[in-house]
Amino acid sequence: MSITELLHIEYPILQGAMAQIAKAPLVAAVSNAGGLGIIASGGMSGEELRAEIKKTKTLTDKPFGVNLMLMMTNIEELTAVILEEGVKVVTTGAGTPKTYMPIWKEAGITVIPVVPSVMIARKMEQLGADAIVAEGTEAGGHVGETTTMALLPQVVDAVSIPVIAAGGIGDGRGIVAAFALGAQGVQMGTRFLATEECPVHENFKLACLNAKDRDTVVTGRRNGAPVRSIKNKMIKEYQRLEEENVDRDVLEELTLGSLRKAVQEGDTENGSVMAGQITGMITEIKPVSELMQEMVAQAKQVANELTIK
Ligand code: TUI
Repeated sequence: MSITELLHIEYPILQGAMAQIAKAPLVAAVSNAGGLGIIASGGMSGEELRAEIKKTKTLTDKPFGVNLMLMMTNIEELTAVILEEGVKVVTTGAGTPKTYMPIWKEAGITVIPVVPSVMIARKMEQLGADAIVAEGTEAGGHVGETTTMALLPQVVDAVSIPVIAAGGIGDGRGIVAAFALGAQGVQMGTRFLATEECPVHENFKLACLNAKDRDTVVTGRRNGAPVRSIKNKMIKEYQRLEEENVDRDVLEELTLGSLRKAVQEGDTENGSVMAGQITGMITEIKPVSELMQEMVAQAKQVANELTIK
């Protein structure tokens, strides 16, 4: 079954779940444009998630999903809300959904874990995942080590469920490249961040517009939670402290509430501006529907014109 059939959507394009950002306005806009919008539940309480699901339902009658960041401590509560609200698609990140898989499958939910390696992809297939997102280190936020270019074909060869590519995809050319490597769909976060409908502080969008190809960096590899974000004052301080081998608590204190600072207050110097490497190719903030139409048209054209001489 194709990704579009599995998810009942028009185009095989998923919107990556960005904590505190991927809320009803963006999610509904992506679903209305023919892709799959996904609510990021990371950082939400159960009741906040319920409100966001209800709001999304008022803005679209198309399918949408919810992402669960498995490092969250209130997963039980969030899972209950997903079941009560009849959510049809769940993506997971930053851990294993093993405990919840039987309940979700029982409820007929389509489960799509996001994975950074072949080993974890295999594990998710064995647990009963319907598809997987293979996410390369080009992505924003919490990332693995391997690039999309190298990871994708290896994951495609290792599993028999459909594979969706993520990390480093920012336009129609990236979509064709992912399909050439065996993906059946793509997930894009950063590109959807710089859209009119995206409910993130304007300064965050401007930081993405201004960033060049080498302006993102991964920090936190040493303490086991590597995160890619746009270099700024806070990140430089973090790198300095990391080099000094300071205690974990010191680093945690620096990053405490940093995502909120950037996303809600627009403090892009002291906040955490999580974004992927494709941020360097974003030159314009546009409506989601226009972006979607352009990307699909470009992908079709690029695919048609491919010749290897
Ligand atoms: O989850 C993400 N990206 C994220 S989550 C996030 S929120 C956050 N905020 C502050 C600090 C850290 C995170 C921001 N970005 N992507 C999906 C992803 N999942 N990448 C890597 C993984 C992953 C890692 C280990 C998935 C599974 C896994 O292990 C599973 C196992 O079985 O051991």
